[in-house]
Amino acid sequence: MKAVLAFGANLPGDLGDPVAQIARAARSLAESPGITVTAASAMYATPPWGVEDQAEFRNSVLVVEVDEALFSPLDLLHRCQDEEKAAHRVRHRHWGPRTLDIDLISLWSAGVEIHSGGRWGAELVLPHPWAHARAFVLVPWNDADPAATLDGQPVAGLMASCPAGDLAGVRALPDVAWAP
Ligand code: PH2
Ligand code: MG
Ligand code: MG
Repeated sequence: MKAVLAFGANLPGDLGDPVAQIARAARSLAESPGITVTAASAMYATPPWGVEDQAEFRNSVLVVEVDEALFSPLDLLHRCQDEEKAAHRVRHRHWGPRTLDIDLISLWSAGVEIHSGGRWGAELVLPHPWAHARAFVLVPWNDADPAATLDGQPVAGLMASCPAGDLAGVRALPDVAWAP
């Protein structure tokens, strides 16, 4: 199974600053038996989207190959949520500040994109319902995998359709090493 994981953080915590928290979680996932990193974006600085009165984010994307004998889609979600808990993520406010967020954006099994079709309820909706409109996901994803598609549409095209103001705010931080 191929999985696209989007990382975000905009609060420091006891594991470090936002980049350190993302890097630590990415490393921990990459060290899990059954998870292999196949592509990584740069780290990005991104303006807060949706709820704007909060600090700038750091965002990045990993593409991973996941052994389906070890992880179902829900298992992978829970594995990512374990990393959020390790970073002491506290849910105060919808779309609000967080020490670590890991979203499952898109999963592919045997070369076919998985559409959840309600089978996991609201817990896991695939593809991610907001990814197509979020420059902070699309720009790093396109960086990691320029040939990617989301629900049949090229990510590069979705990215180009984002508001110019959103795109202008998303800046690569090429000197920041974070990927495992
Ligand atoms: N996550 C959100 C809401 N807004 N904005 C940016 N720039 N980056 C995020 O990761 C982010 C956000 C909800 O998950
Ligand atoms: Mg999110
Ligand atoms: Mg999330």
